[in-house]
Amino acid sequence: MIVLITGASSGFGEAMARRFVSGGRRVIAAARRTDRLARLRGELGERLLPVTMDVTDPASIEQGLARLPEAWRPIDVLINNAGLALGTETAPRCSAAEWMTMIDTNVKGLAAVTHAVLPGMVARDSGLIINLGSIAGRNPYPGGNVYGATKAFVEQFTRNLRADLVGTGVRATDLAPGLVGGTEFSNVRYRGDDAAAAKVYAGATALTPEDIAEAAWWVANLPPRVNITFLEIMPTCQGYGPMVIQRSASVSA
Ligand code: NDP
Ligand code: 8X3
Repeated sequence: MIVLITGASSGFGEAMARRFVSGGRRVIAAARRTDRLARLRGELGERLLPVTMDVTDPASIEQGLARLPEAWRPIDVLINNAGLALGTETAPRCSAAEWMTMIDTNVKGLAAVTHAVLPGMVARDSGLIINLGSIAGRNPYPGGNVYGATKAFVEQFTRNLRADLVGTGVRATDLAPGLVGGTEFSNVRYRGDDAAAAKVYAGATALTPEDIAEAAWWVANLPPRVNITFLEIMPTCQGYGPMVIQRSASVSA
């Protein structure tokens, strides 16, 4: 089994690379930070193939895939994991550039890599695409604006892939985690502010990247007749909040 993981230089992607290689699979590890991929190759050996790829750059995707050695071309599992959130400001205070970066990465990047890999899967009548969604795709929260919307795209895109791929052996899954620590996600979201990033997990027993990797491993190793369409995973300490109603000051509580 050959597995292409985008965003394999950190967090979930790195943990998934470890999980799939330790399970005997071959992993194409794609990301922008080549030094980190080289380190992972040093750790995991020749079953891991590092590929420099910026999913926001169509030429980079094309080159990364075109340069794959012949034996690594029939990709069985694509894990569209590369993604990011930038900022927690409410919409009127957000940076337009950061909004566009999230859309370019989480929406356009995910769609572009899928578009490049899917025809081979369909031709082989076999394959699996695991897209990293989020609970933010279904559950609005202040400051989630464009990030949550990109993950809503991921969910509906995955469902629409299912609609288009019925009759082929190609499967599609939206893996939608809640609070997961031990990755760079919050540090990126808070633009390098370590203290603000740490607060997100303070006093909480968050999920780990290994939990998410285990879920991906499970999805990828089910019998070919089984398609997990949507898999939401939250830590036990996390739940849903109520709707809010802004009442006028004249109404007493
Ligand atoms: P990390 O920040 O640890 O990892 C993100 C990965 O994406 C990095 O390897 C980074 O690599 C890669 N990446 C970012 N931009 C690009 C790009 N333009 N091209 C290629 N690779 C890119 O975050 P997580 O592991 O936590 O997150 C992984 C995914 O899971 C994301 O899609 C995120 O939205 C989602 N998620 C995370 C949750 C969490 O709580 N952590 C919860 C729910 C979903 P590099 O910089 O080297 O390119
Ligand atoms: C990350 C989870 O709740 O921070 O996708 O948006 S959340």
